[in-house]
Amino acid sequence: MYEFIQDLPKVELHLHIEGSLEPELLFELAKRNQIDLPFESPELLRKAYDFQDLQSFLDIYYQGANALRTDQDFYDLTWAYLQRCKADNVIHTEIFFDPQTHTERGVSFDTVINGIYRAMQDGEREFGITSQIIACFLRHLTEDSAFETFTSINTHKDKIIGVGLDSSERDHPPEKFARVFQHAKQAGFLTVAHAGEEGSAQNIVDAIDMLSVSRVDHGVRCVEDQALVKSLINSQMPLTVCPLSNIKLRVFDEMHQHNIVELLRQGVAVTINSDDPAYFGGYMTDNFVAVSEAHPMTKQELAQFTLNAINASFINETLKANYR
Ligand code: ES4
Ligand code: ZN
Repeated sequence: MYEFIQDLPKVELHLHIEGSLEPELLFELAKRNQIDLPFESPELLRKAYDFQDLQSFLDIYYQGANALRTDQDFYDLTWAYLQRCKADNVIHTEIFFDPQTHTERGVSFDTVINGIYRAMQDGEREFGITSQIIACFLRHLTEDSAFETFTSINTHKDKIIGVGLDSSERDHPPEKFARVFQHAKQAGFLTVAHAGEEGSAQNIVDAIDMLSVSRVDHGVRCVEDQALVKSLINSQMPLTVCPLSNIKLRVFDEMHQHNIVELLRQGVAVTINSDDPAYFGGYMTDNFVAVSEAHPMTKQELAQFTLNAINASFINETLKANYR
C-alpha cells in the first residue's frame, strides 16, 4: 500500500509555509541572520517538539518564524517545501502564510510574499507543481489589525487567491472577523477558516454562516453536532483534515481513534493535509500512510481523498477537469 500511496497524485490544501521550516534550515537561517538559538543543534530542537495542545505548539512555531527575515529566506523556505511536494507526488498545493507573524516584527509584507511567490513560480516551471497563496489572519490579534493586513493583501491581489483564519481558536470565534471577511469577499477573494480543531462544532457552523467559507480547515469536531454532519454531506463542504497534526496536538489520542475515515465513508468531503509538517512529523505521504495503517482502506477510498481535494481546490475549472 505504501507504493500505491507514494505514487498517488496528491493535492495539498492546508499547509502553513512557516510550519514547513525544518530545524536544519532554521539553524542555517539563524546563522545567516545572526540570531542566537536556545538549542545546540537541529536534533536537540526537534526533540523539543512535544506539544500538549495547540497553544503550546503555536508558542514554538512563532519563535521558529522569527528566523525568517529576507526575501531569500522566504524563497528558501518555500523551495524546500516544494521539493518535498515533488518527492511526494503533490501536483498542486495551496499555501497559507501568516502576514502578521512577520509584519509585527518588522519584516515587510512585500518581502514575505515576494520570496514565497518567486519560489512558487520556479516550482511550476521546474517541477510542474501548480500552487496558490492564501493569506491568513491571526485570530488572537484584533479586528483592526486584520483590516490593516487586508490593505496589504489587496495590493497583492494578483498573487493571493484567498484569505484564511488561523491561530488560537479558543476565545477567538469566527464572528470577530465577519466584517473583514465580508470586505475580502467583496474584493473578490475566496475565504477559508480554521474551525472545529480545538474549538466547538458551533465554530464550524459560524465559519460557514458568518465567513462564507469555501472550505473548513480541520473541522473534525463536526461529529459533536449530527445535524451539522448531515449538512456538510448535503452541501459537500470540504474539510481540510490534518491527521498527524491532530495526534501531535492531542485532538485525538491515537490515530485509530481519528474520525477521518468514518467521515469519508459517510460521504463528507474530507481531504488529507500536512498542516505544519516540520513540527508534526510528516508531509503528505506520511499523513496518508499514518491514516491507512490505522484504518485499512481500499485503493478507491485512498484515491477519493485526492478526488475530494481536486474538487475542493481553487484551481480553475478547466485545469480541474484535466487533473480528474
Ligand atoms: C496552526 Cl494546527 C494550527 N491551528 C491553528 N493555527 C495554526 N497556525 C499554524 N498551524
Ligand atoms: Zn492549520
